[in-house]
Amino acid sequence: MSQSFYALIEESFPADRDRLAIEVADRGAGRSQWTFSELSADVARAASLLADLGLEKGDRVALQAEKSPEALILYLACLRGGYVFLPMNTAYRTDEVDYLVGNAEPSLIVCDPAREGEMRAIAERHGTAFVLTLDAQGQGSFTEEAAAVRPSRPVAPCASTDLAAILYTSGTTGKPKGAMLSHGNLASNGLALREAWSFSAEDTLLHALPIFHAHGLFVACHCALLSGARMIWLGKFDRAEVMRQLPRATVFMGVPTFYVRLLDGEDFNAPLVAHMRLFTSGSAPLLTETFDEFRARTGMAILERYGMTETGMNTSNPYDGERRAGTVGFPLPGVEVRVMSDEGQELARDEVGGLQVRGPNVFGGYWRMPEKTAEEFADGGWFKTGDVAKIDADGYVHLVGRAKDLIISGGYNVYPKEIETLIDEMPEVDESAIVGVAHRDFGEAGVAVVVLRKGKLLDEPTLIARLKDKIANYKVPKRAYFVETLPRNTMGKVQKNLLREIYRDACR
Ligand code: MLC
Ligand code: AMP
Repeated sequence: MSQSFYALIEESFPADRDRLAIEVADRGAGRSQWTFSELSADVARAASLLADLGLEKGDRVALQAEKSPEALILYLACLRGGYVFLPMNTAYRTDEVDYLVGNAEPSLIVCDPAREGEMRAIAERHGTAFVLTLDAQGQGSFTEEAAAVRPSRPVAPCASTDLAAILYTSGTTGKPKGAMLSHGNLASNGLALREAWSFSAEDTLLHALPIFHAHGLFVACHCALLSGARMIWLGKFDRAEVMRQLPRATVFMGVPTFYVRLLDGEDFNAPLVAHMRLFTSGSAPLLTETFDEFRARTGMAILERYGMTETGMNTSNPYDGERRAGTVGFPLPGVEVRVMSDEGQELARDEVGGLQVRGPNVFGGYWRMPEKTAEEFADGGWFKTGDVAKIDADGYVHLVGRAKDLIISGGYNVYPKEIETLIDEMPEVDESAIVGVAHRDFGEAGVAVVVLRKGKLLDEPTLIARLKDKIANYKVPKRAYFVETLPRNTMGKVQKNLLREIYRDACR
């Protein structure tokens, strides 16, 4: 029997398919509403377009475009046709896209019309046969060509292990790695969340997250699609627009920065959200002070959950039951977690160690990187998350740190190694270190500490401008400091803890 995740999604649509599936709240022009039956028809057409282009099962389809329902339709068309979806952050610059395309070798790239020339050059370099366009209003050659197709193909049969998506996550040591997610991974996690968070067709999800990462694409969309709920879409998080739309919603999902920004104004208050059923937070630690202030202001407790690109969601605070600040709750149904010592022994309650997870949600490995995959798994199929945690006496999981050198800024991951490499390549620079410090808006942000070569000059604006040219803007350090030497331990390793301490107030 086929285990296509798309078939499961369509089976979950409401009996009355004339109900609204998606409404775009902030679209200047173009179409702004889709019923479930229209969504289904558009997905079928888009899947037929991909098949007509000659794409075969397992072929990759890359997307770098602004958020739009048409972009979601492309994702769903990939699921429907058995193609593998590869979303790219819209902030990625040429070099970043070039690497991903070179690694994943997609057959088709769908991109913003403004970047078509650049994409065609990248496509040519890596043997990608087709480039189509899609803009923020949903216009472009992808939409035009799909509209002209007569959908004729059934949902492609898929095994649960068949690949559905590749999401790239950067490595602590090197280049981004493509996490291979199967139809079974996505289905199991979507169903677990629908259950855990009591989603139903009566819900309206206010969707303000980007859709090129697991949170906005999988967590948010799958919960809604698998329960026949309605989604109100915003192209991006905009406080005023979220405030306008909240009265029409029942559920809201965000990274902690969304909540910090919502709370930054007295108009976010109990009457505004009295009708809301659920607020969830994830992708980065929710500060206890944010949780507390939200509760004081609204009488509601934000539900914090924990996940990763490689695993989808692992744990969640309870829907019914006590949501504890500073914890990420309990393992989701079907997911196992354990805390391990450096020596590979499972630790007891309240002991701090490396967090490992196992379950149908855990990815199959990194695309074309069997060695990296092997490094990240322990015997028995346990995935090493790189997060440092403890499980308390009541079973709540607490994330207390990270073994990986990673900064999470406004919910986006920034790998210091990638930025240090770019800074070190500058002719004036001897060496550098990037550390994460507290940031009032983004939770955490990168600061560069740089040692210049003898007799060379470089200033902060120049360094930052050069980085902005090369990498996505959210990765660029917010400040740069120039020093004589970097502090090192006896093993010669840079003492980032010390630097974090020295620059702790740099972004407050
Ligand atoms: C924007 N900027 C950031 C930033 N976002 N800097 C650091 N960290 C960020 N996250 C900077 C830009 O570089 C720019 O700087 C300036 O802020 C304004 O840019 P903007 O694009 O106008 O910002 P804004 O729209 O306000 O975006 C902020 C944000 C956005 C919080 C709305 O970052 C966001 O939507 N984050 C959500 C991330 C997310 O969905 N993560 C899920 C990952 S999945 P300058 O200097 O160029 O002007 C995952 C798994 C899981 O982690 O568990 O969920
Ligand atoms: P990503 O690779 O973008 O999927 O990021 C995954 C990482 O985000 C995890 O390994 C955690 O370090 C972090 N993360 C996700 N959710 C939370 C949370 N609720 N609290 C703290 N960290 C989180």
